[in-house]
Amino acid sequence: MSKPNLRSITVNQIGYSTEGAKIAIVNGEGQGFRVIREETGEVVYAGKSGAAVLDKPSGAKARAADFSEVRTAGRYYIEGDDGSISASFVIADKPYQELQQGLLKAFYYFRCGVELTGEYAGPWAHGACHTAEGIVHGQPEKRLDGCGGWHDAGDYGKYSGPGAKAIADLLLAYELYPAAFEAAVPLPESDGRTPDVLLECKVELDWLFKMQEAGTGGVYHKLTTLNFPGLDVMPENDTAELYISPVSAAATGDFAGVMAMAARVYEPYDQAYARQCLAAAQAAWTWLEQHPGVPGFTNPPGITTGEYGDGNDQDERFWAAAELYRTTGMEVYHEAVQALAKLPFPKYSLGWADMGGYGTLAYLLSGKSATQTALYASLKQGLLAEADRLVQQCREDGYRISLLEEDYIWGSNMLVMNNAMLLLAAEHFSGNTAYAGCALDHLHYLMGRNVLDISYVTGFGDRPVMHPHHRPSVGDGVADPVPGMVSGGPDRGLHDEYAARHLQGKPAAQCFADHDLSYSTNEVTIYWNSPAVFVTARFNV
Ligand code: G3I
Ligand code: 9MR
Ligand code: ZN
Repeated sequence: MSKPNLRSITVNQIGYSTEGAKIAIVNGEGQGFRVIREETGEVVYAGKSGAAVLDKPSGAKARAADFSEVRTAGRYYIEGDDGSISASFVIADKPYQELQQGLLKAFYYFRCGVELTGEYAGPWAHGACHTAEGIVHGQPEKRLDGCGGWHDAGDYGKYSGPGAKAIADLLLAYELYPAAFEAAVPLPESDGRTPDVLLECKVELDWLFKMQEAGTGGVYHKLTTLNFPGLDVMPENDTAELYISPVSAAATGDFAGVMAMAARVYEPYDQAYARQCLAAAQAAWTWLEQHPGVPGFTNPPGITTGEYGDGNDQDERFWAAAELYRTTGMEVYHEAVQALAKLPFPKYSLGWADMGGYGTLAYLLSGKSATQTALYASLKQGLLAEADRLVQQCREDGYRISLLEEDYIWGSNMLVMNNAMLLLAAEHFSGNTAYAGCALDHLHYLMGRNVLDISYVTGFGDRPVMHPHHRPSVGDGVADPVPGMVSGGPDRGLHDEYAARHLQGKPAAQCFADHDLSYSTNEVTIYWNSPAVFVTARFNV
């Protein structure tokens, strides 16, 4: 007999809601399982796992262990006949509240240019970093203030487009699920009036303003050192010269989109700020109109930090036009939306390079009466068709998520959360809550119901990621990583040396290493956290 896989019973390590479905996934032979109340040792439910799905992405024989009947709040684990013990989890009315707060708090930890004090950062406090001015690339005499914002990831670069995606997810979460943002995180700026999510996004928006080129409205692509610093360098010790890379159309489109969105969302709290956002968005739009066909960004000579190259800026322009239209109602933007919508870029993607989905959401959220009938109908129908395709893929997947084998790419966990977001958007526009159930399955995967039995969020769950490729977590001497960060997740491309050496031949969903050298599987970024905030917010209203 083969050795039992002692991590074969996997669960959402945070837990399940009292009334909802509760399914663990067992990898292996059919077997009996018992749900055990941790406090008392009492067996509260006994069952047998179901038929196997031979799951190509994970290589698992995946079987559902359904214990939805257990509805008493408490802490539990599951024991299998083969001796396997699941992670510990709770059953509670609102199990994901702390998780959402933690995912949002991570943005505070990503802050640049300010000291993170012990009061808010606990053991992860550190000094102010990257406060020097940046040299405008190609103009050695010209230096600009680029202080503030969020670090992008495990490195300390600050990239305009990815920053805009992160803010967009957070602001959309707030617009759709405001009740989920009533509790304070808290943050140093918490004032009991403005929702903390808006205060945190303001940190990045304030930095983005600095990335807009004076006079032209174009937006610099990024602000980074020439090369990545060493892995154990704390932010305040990363003192190499900072460089501002050239303006790009993708960054300018993203900027226009997110600023137009901010103009709308901040209006009730700070009208002067909202006006400033709108003016900046309109200036960026003017730049876009004056630069119709420009090549995509590539790293200038001498700069080797993240490129975030994007050969197609139609989707960013579409998003910009749609947000400007939704915020102002002005016909010029409506015409631009209609013209851009005819172009063949993806309309339902929410990635840092493919921002078309945000344009679609902005247009649909403008409402039926404010939009052109045929375009509204086709975007809505397309969104629902895309959601239906994802639902179908979940049905065929052993771990009940929508990723196909080829979707386990660098940052696959972004795709997991983006797809869940899309399903929730489909719920919003159709009223069909079945989409939300499917979205929740994606959260279960992220939080441990996956073939590796790992929670991909640092500091959350019984068996979380411990060694992310995140410079402060490597360099700070604290055993636990900075909490609340979403790891990139499995990447079958084995894009770093560590992964190439240790993960050869593994099934796609197992191409992950909880090792700080594996930047292609175990880095963290702001725009992998942000869709997870959106998804958890839906389940906290
Ligand atoms: O889209 C294609 C897909 O069609 C194809 O099947 C698949 C096969 O590998 O590749 C997909 O492209 C991948 C792309 O990410 C998708 O977004 C590329 O292979 C992959 O190399 C690329 O990785 C990006 C990585 O930088 C390298 O450029 C990640 O998305 C991106 O998140 C990451 O970003 C880095 C920054 O550069 C620097 N800061 C940290 C950050 C996170 O690691
Ligand atoms: O640490 C870098 C990480 O943030 C990036 O996502 C990644 C890809 O651009 O690159 C990492 O830096 C590595 C570099 O590319 C190659 N040498 C090792 C570096 C890791 O310390
Ligand atoms: Zn910094």
